[in-house]
Amino acid sequence: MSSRPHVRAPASPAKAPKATPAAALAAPNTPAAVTPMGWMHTARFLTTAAQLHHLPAMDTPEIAFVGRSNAGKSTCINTLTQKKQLAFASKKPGRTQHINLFALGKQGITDAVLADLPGYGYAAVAKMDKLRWQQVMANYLVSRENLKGIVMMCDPRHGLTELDDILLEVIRPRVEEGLKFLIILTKADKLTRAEQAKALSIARLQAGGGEVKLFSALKKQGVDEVAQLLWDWTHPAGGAAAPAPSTEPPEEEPEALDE
Ligand SMILES: Nc1nc2c(ncn2[C@@H]2O[C@H](COP(=O)(O)OP(=O)(O)OP(=O)(O)O)[C@@H](O)[C@H]2O)c(=O)[nH]1
Ligand SMILES: [Mg+2]
Repeated sequence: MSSRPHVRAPASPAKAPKATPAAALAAPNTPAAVTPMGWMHTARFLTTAAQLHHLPAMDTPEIAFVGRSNAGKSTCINTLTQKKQLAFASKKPGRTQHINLFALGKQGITDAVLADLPGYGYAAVAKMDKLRWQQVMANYLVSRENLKGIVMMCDPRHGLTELDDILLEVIRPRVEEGLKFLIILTKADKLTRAEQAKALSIARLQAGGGEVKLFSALKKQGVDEVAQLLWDWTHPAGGAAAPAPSTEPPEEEPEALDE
C-alpha cells in the first residue's frame, strides 16, 4: 500500500439526494437511488502498484483505463470523479508510472474499482523499461480476474496506433468472452463538429462494432454518458440508477487544460 493520503471521504448518507418514488422503484436493491455521476464522485484512492503481483486480489468489478501516453486517461478519471488530483495528470507524457486503483461506492462500500494504467508509446522511455511495462500491462489485461471492462483512450488526432492494435489483439479473447470494451475519443474540444463525426465513424469501424464515445474533459463532453456506461457494466443486475439530474452543480472548479 502506498503512503499517499486518501482523498476526501464520500458525502455522508444523510446528504445524499432523496430518491424519487420512480427512481426507488427502478432501483429496488439500492438503499437510496444513486446517480451514475453521484456514484463516480465517491471515488477514493485505493492503492498503487509497480508490478502486477503487488495488486491486491479483489472480487469487485474493475475497469481499466488504457491508451497511449498523454491520451488523457488520468484527466478522464479526474473529470468523471470530479476530483482534480485523484489521478496524476500532466502535460509531460509518461506521468503515470504505476497501476493506480481507485475505489467507487456509496457509504464507503466499494462496489467497483477504476484502474489508471501508465500509457504506452512514449518515445523517451528507455527500451528495457518499455518492454518491462508492456509485459506488466499485457499480464494485467490477460490475467486480472476481476477485470470487468476496458476503456481505451485514444486521441482522435492520432487515431488508433499500432500499439493500440496490439493491445486490442491481446484483449480480444477476453472481449469475446464478455469483457466490456469502450473506446473513448479524447480531447474532442480540439476537433470541429465535422471532424468529431468523422473521427467517430472511423473509430467505430476500427472498433469492430465495439462502443465508441467522444469525450472532452475541457468541455465536459461525454461525461454523463461514460459514467452511465461504467455504472451499467458494474451493476448488471438490479442496480438501475436514477437518471442523472441535468444540472448537478460541480464540486470543484473546472481544471485548466493546456494541451
Ligand atoms: N484540451 C484538452 N486537453 C486534455 C483533455 N484531456 C487531457 N488533456 C491534456 O492532455 C495531457 C495529458 O493528460 P493525462 O491525463 O496526463 O494523460 P495520460 O493518458 O494519463 O498520460 P500518461 O499518464 O503519460 O499515460 C494533459 O496536459 C491534459 O491537460 C481534454 O479533454 N481536452
Ligand atoms: Mg496518466
